[in-house]
Amino acid sequence: MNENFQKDIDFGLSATNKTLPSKYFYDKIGDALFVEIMNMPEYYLTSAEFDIFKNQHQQLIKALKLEKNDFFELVELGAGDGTKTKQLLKALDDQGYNFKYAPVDISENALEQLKASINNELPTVKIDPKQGDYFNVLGDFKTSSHPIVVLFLGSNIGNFNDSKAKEFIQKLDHNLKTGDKILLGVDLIKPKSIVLPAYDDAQGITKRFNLNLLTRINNELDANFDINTFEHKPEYNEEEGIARSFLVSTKDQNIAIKSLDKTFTFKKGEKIHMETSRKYNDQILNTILEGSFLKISDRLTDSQHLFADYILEK
Ligand code: AVI
Repeated sequence: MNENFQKDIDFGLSATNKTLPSKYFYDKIGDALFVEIMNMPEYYLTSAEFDIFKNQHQQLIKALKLEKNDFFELVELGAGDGTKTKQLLKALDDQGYNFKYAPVDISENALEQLKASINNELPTVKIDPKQGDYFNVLGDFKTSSHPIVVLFLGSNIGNFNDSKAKEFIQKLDHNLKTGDKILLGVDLIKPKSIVLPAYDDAQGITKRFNLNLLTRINNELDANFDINTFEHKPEYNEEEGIARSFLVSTKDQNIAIKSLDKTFTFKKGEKIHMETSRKYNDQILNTILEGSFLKISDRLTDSQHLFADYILEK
């Protein structure tokens, strides 16, 4: 059993305002549910960023100031199935750019699948997958003599609170050299009428995605959550630009977690904070970049201005 998982769950449920880390959503079932989320009509983020990669890859290449003859490396943090990135890889390959694609992921299995699909669809693209923790892997690039472009797409940075996002940017900054770039995909601040349904879909997939973490705690830590006694309640604060998901206990109840040898008390209406999904604009991103050597050098948005891919330059 994962010791960190046990510790993090204990810490989160012992807090006055109960919280669980959303990074634990992604077990096998969570991964499959997230694929379903990305295909939901309400979840505009994936199609909006795909629109940028499909229709503006030439602008992306220009904004990244890539030189045809100078070898560079595209390092993608948490590559997923690479659907968006393949659009860029194909354009670079077709135009004869000299580069290597290095997807980084904690899951060996995800990397193997990605490698097989790139080899199949884009056989002339050089791919060098790296399994491991983002920053352990990035440390290897610090001493490289060629330029690096780091891709961090899908608004994944939005799942960090602002201080964690700052910490993440500082670490990235430390691992890059002058002239290296980051292609950062973020969801933009927009009205509640668009954001909230993305986290509260009609089919209840996002609800299952959240409840799956309680099931995971039941299975892995020998707990007795009754998932039928928790409601899924996302909120969106339009001024802050932050969506937050909660599970709310529908009754007074005690939950025993045997592997912790503890019982946690829930009052009727008590919430567990499950996830933060921060939305961005230039000003917020600049606050996150403060104290680093990274600067916004360009920004591309989809045709409906829902999502942005920022180019940050060191
Ligand atoms: C992965 N991440 C950017 C998603 C988001 O939009 O915050 C995770 C997600 N949670 C619910 N729906 C999607």
